[in-house]
Amino acid sequence: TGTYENVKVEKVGEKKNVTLIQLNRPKALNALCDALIKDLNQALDEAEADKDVGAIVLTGSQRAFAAGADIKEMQDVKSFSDVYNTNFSLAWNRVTESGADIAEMRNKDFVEVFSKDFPKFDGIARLKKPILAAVNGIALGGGCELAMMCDIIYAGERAQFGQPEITLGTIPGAGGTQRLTWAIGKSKSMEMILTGNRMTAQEAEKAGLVSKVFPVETLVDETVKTAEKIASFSKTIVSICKECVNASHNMTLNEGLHFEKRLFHATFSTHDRQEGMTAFVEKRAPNFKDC
Ligand code: CO8
Repeated sequence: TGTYENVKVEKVGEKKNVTLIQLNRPKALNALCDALIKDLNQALDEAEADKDVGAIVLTGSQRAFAAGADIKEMQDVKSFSDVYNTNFSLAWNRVTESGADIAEMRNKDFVEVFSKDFPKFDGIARLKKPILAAVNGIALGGGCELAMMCDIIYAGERAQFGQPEITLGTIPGAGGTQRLTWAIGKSKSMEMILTGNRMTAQEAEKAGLVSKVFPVETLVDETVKTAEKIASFSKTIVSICKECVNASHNMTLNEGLHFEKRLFHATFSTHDRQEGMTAFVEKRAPNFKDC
């Protein structure tokens, strides 16, 4: 595995089939600066490309999963408020043509993130391999959004989740208004986003944002255990399964049921479906080949 300045990458689990990615920028509580996001994207690409890896675990430190986008990088970016207060789309076109405000933003590293790496950052949800977040400490702003891009969130018992952007005069910009609402419903989501108040791990579990809470010290191991279990199944079928669940956000129920049925049918053309059912009937462990 590659070495990165802002993330630590390790292959873990009995069969070394889980990639553990640890955000590692302790001096800024893992604030998601441009360099960190680049490192994270590369580490994710590496894990996605590794044929031995069946699942990914993303974690931070015991103090912080991530304290959000890097406020110091964003601080001096010229605001879009002029644009927003006039007719948005007209003004947007004008600004784009003249290159005024945008030019300034483009010169900032963090805009690189938006224009180039950001789609990939957001694209964590589009990774084929399942990714589990192990959240200890704070997950604020972009940090909470990053956790929510993952497929499963486990939390340490002192974890805190929040979208404090309102206190900075901005709004969540990496999916918070959408994914939090999907996860915990409108009233709780509005309350968090409009007040900036944080949710504890226990509240987050009750609300459905996280699926399990563990002691701080065992969180990462427990998350890796679940990742190992997932990695023991057919990678092909796991990725189809993940795609189906994620599709539910973008489809009506009827479309989603249709999509699921077609992919269910598709699994019948795989070796692994035949093997899984044969192994059951023969009362033995299946030998999946990821095809
Ligand atoms: N950005 C930059 N630096 C940060 C950030 C951050 N988000 N959070 C903490 N730091 C730095 C602090 O500035 C401090 O650095 P220094 O020692 O140089 O002063 C260091 O980390 C330690 O932090 P504190 O001294 O503040 O530690 P405390 O324990 O007193 O407080 C808190 C911890 C409560 C987490 C506090 O640091 C805090 O409130 N941080 C900001 C949290 C926040 O508002 N996050 C939301 C950011 S906005 C956002 O995420 C928009 C997302 C849009 C998508 C963009 C995707 C890239």
